[in-house]
Amino acid sequence: MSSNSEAILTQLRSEALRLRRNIWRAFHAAGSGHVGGSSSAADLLAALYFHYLKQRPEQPEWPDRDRFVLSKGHANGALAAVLAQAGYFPESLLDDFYGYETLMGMHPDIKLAGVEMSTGGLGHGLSVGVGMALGARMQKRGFRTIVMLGDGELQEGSNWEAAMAAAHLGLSNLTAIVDFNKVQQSNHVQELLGLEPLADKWRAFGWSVRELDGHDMADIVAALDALPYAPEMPSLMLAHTVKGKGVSFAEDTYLWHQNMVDDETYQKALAELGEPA
Ligand SMILES: Cc1ncc(C[n+]2csc(CCOP(=O)(O)OP(=O)(O)O)c2C)c(N)n1
Repeated sequence: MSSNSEAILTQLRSEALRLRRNIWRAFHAAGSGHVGGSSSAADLLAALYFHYLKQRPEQPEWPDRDRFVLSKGHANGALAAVLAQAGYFPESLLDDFYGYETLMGMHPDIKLAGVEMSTGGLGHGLSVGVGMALGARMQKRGFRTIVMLGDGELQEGSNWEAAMAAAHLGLSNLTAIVDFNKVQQSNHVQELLGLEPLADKWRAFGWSVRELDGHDMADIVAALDALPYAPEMPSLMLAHTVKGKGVSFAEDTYLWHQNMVDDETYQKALAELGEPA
């Protein structure tokens, strides 16, 4: 890897750390939030917004922008924070997260700059992503569509209808990312309703699949740069992650799927995360 690539990775890791700190900041301001699924997605989101997606924060409706849909909408703390870092609106708005005026609630609101779809009811983002990707093809536009899904979310059957449609249509301009943190709202996914063998299921549905470590920035960047993985097929990034990543007491437990964040907890979390370089 060249020194230039190493510098890019260092920058992306720094954005990811800033993002984790901003996620906790937003949920501390709100008093509570979906820490687990926001933190597991932080490295992926940093790589998307600071390396991969072609967007113009100063022109959110730019017709050729790449589309990103956070289908696991409860992780809105992470989406709002990364949009702020990317320049869609001031980071200081995170200090009024869940506030009436900010358009930043528990789930993404399409009225907020940078948000492509109001989500929150699980299982809808991939279907809309199929429509966006098909629309790009019909309009002969080159934008790409990325949809992020939770693993627990995959228990919604609508995802598999959308997966079939995307493969049938040969949508190579569509990528789904599964934030595969193995934990859902009230238990480990495999205990409640198992998904394995998950990669094989997506392959059987006609997707081209790559597995990666969703916290290894080099692995994430390589997986993004290699898209699409096959001609005339949608791509699936199966990103192995840890729920609550970055703060020991929040990691790998459904207790931190959603929880209260008081002053003391917030300070403990920031101390564990450390300061960006
Ligand atoms: C249709 C629907 N059913 C139930 C919920 C409540 N709910 C919110 S998050 C969640 C668990 C999601 O688990 P997962 O997709 O693994 O999310 P992550 O671990 O990435 O946070 C549930 C059941 C919902 N938002 N939508």
